[in-house]
Amino acid sequence: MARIIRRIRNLFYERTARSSLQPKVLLVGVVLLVSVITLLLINIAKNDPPKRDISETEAYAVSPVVGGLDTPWSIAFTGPDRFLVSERPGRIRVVENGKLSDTSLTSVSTVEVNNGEGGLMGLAVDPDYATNKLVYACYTYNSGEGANGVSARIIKFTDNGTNAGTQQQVLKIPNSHWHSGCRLGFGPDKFLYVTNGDSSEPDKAQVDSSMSGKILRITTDGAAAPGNPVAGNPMYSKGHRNPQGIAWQPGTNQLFSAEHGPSNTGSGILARTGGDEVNRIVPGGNYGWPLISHNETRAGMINPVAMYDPAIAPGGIMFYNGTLLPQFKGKLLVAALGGKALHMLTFKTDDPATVASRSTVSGVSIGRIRDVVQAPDGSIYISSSNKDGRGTPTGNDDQVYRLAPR
Ligand SMILES: [Ca+2]
Repeated sequence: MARIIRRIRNLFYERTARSSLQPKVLLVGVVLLVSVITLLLINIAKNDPPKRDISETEAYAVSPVVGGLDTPWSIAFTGPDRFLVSERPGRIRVVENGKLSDTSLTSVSTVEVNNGEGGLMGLAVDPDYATNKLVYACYTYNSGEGANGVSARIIKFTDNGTNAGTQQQVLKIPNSHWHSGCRLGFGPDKFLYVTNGDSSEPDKAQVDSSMSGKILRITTDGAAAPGNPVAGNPMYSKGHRNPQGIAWQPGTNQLFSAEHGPSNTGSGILARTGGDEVNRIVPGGNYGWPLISHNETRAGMINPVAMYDPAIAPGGIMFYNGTLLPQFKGKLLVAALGGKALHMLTFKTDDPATVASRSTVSGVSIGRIRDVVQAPDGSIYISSSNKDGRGTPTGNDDQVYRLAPR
């Protein structure tokens, strides 16, 4: 290209030098030069990659935000640059402008952690947090009550910035050392949704009067939310083994959940492994446990939209609804503990109830992943869970990471 320009330039100078400025030749030369420069610019534009091609894996990076945590379970943003993170041993920590505060916002002391899967788990920020500063948490503790002597308690308190107001009980649920659910989330209807596992009593997942094996829908005072499938009953859906992820699909406002499948803890259906589920939750829906598992069918019971076998051990889930990472728009991200990966479901554009494809988000290698949330700026935050007794912690574990464009 440079050679052509040089030729034209030389031609032009030769001509103008030789003759006493012939207007026709001059005009042809200028037209040619302009054409060549235009072609050159078009060519450069074609070959030059876009400034931020974030459809490419290489265009986003996963970077640690804070470390030195013990089994962070739930991440909840309270503002653009501040989030709370629950540590399973019982502390709620504050991270502001990327810095972890030494002092906990608050803690729960009666938490059960040593003998199972329990402890401080779910966190949720009130939809009206801006004005009421209310935060909700869910944890299990040794209550000495019920079949297992363990209860789950949902509390609420005001977030005063560096400390919390008095903890008030919202709801107490008979529970267990295992399969405690305890994920909290506010729906688009502003009611509080609570996942509760079968609490080691699988049959109760089919009993409407028991809170075990259910997704509950309650008011912030712990009452059954108005409009529930059975009036006065907190039950929203039933037949769950241990759901620990809930999220609402943008556009449809449809609730989805993820739950752990059986892991060889007994005979019959309990002896099976795999069969982790992502479910589309409809009010009053029966999701089968412990009568069916995996992709088995039964009249009146709803099959998962995605089933994982072998198991991935799903933790938190989220639908991406930001603009910062458009390649994730509308997709469901699933934090996986056993799978040590961030799984992804893409739904059909003409049928958002149906999964079109599944994959994993490449470049995410942090060990066991417990939670995944969208930050106010559209980046994605994930937490490792390598200190939960089932992982292999490295130097600064556990950590919260941020997935954002490079
Ligand atoms: Ca099921």
